[in-house]
Amino acid sequence: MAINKVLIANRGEIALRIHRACHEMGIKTVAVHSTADTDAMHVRLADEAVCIGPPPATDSYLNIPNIISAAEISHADAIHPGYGFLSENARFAEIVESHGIIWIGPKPEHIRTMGDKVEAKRTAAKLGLPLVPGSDGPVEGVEEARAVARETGFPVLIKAASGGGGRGMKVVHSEDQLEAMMMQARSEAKSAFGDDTVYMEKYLGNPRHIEFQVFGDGKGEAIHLGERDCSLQRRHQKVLEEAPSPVIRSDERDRMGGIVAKAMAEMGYRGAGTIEFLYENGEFFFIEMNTRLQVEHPVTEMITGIDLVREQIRIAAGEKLSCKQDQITFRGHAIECRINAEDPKTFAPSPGTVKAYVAPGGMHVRVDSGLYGGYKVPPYYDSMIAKLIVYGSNRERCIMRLRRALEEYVIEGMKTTIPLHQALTRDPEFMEGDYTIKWLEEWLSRESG
Ligand code: MV4
Repeated sequence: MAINKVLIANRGEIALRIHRACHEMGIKTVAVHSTADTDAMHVRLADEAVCIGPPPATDSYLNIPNIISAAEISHADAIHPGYGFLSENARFAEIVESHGIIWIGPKPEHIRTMGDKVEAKRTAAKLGLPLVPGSDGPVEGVEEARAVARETGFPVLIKAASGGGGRGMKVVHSEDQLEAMMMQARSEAKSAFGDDTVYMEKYLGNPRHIEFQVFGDGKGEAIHLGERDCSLQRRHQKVLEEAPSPVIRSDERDRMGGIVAKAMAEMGYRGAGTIEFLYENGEFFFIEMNTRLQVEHPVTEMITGIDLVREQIRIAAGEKLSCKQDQITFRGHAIECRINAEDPKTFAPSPGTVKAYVAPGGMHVRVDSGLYGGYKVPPYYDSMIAKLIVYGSNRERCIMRLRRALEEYVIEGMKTTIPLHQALTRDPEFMEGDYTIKWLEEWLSRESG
């Protein structure tokens, strides 16, 4: 099952990231792109490029027949979906495999299971992961909702089974709101996801978002690569991520990592995955699993020295995991800043042409970005234009280096969130690592007020 040519079914920095891993492995690449991305860096660097449609993603990056056609005409052996777009589309994974093309991703059945948040929790519970207290499966009627709420106590959270990433959640503080909120959650879920299935959880007031990186070989071997702390979010968009978490001790990491790796081994999981937990008062509670490579994967790469995209490709080619759990060590600290083409105060999108570009460099500084001088950032897609990832031997040194790198970074021609990161990385509470999922939005309203 040798892989000689990979079609990259994505755009932006992740397409470039995948291209780089492929070329380092002697694998040729095929870029597929919309008419808005003809001048993208990864399209220029790829061995071949195929235009798959007009700018709207539904007509290009989500257009399954066009992507499969591009794979066939270019004789690609494999497809890497990156993140977003078709990366967690089980049907697409099946179509890829039914065309005799290698899917660089998890087994379609596992993508499907984890895409249904109720099924995901059921599976996680069976595998011994700790869950947030709540309904055992979907909640049908109001009577059932009342019964669950009496068990867990208020406040409770109503979540959409097809949701995830925070969309369609409702916090309910008392029994008299329960019926109205159930109806509202259901109708919002129906219109957003075409599925009105909802479930309930005890609402955790002030947790951290801690996620574990896992890898399986699909044949019963699995490892974990430690956790990332992704608590710094704004409107469910991550802003800055770090590894290790400032609050997880190594014995907690080893214990929880052992549990997640064992769970993935048991299910025969294949490829990269992320197990998301809420962490409060020293306890982990499973909420969701992502069956893709994540935006923030580089912080894990920095502290483990393992190339996660290379690992994905090896596993897809039927090879073994490149190392055993006892060969994995966690060294130092890494932080990633997501740099968006946005106003740093209002977060209004600010696409434009790059008038000047100077990326930071030096020891332990990594920039994942397709930007270059003269490049025109198209307005049709996500506003993330770069990731700055910095390593230090400990968190304090990492932050000092990050500040230095942010000072060096020049992007002219559009507003970016670099000034936000400059202020954030000088905040005393951030420096203490003293934050939860609520902290950033409160900090932002303090900063602007
Ligand atoms: C929760 C929660 C509190 N209690 N579940 C939001 C995204 C989705 N992945 C799960 N989310 C949450 N689930 C219970 N039982 C609070 C959130 C949440 C959140 C989680 C992680 C990072 C940022 C967040 C911001 C708001 C709410």
